[in-house]
Amino acid sequence: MSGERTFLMLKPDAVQRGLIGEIIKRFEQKGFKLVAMKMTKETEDHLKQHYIDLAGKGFYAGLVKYMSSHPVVAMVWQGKGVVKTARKMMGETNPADSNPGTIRGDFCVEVGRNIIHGSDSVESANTEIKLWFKESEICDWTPSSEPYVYE
Ligand code: D4T
Repeated sequence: MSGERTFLMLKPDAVQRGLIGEIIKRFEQKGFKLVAMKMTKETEDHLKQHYIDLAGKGFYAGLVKYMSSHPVVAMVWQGKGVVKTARKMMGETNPADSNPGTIRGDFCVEVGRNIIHGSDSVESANTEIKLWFKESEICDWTPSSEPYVYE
């Protein structure tokens, strides 16, 4: 099976609204493999680093403050094409543009409360996974369902 991995984060709004299980369920049911997960409240510096590419945007400071003021659920998921497929499952950055059936299309309304983050490329996934997890926190395991997900 593929070793491709992505970094997904359930944002404070997902945690506060009791959507953790509902969102994780979708990735499990799809057939992707959870290899790391933790609930954590990180520092402003950590979130500044995570969102470094957005440093020039007007919403950057508020975003960093919000994301570092509450717990989030950080995860690593693995599977064939997981980076691109997870982004499809999430929907568009603006929930108003997200189709019903996607996570943002089903569960949220505003861009600043769009409940989930997912890496946008394999390269950024690798960078984000390194930022959020130590190698020892990532679990290499083989689900017994694997031959029924991959031929
Ligand atoms: P993330 O990174 O959270 O998965 O979002 P996207 O990859 O879909 O979109 P992004 O990097 O452009 O935005 C990051 C993050 O900032 C919030 N945001 C975004 C905001 O508060 N106001 C805005 O106008 C935009 C564009 C939401 C997601």
